[in-house]
Amino acid sequence: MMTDPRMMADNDDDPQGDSGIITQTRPKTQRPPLYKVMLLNDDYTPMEFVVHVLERFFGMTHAEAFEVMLVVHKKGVAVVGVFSFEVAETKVAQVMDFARRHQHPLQCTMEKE
Ligand code: TYC
Repeated sequence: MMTDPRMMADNDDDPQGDSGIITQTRPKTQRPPLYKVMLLNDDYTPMEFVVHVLERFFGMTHAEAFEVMLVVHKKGVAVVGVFSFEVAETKVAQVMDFARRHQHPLQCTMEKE
């Protein structure tokens, strides 16, 4: 005998399906939001500096970093990684601080995915 209303979708105790009970619910687990970290183009930061930033803070190989740097240079902006809020915030701060210390105007921002 069926008594648990949560099982209605799986049996014939409610053949009309009109008992008014919601049988499908959202899973309770939620993934944390993700944040895109982006690099912006400018006219002054040397290409090799940007390549170095991508290698140092985003774990890219020299070839990957060069490719991504060229995308930013040509298109104006590129996503360089997707992270949790805390990690994204740390990456942005590290890049901005590193650029400032080297007196380059390189800009790094983050945006909710
Ligand atoms: N446009 C810069 C130059 O010609 C290179 C550059 C690339 C700067 C990417 C910033 O995020 C950047 N020297």
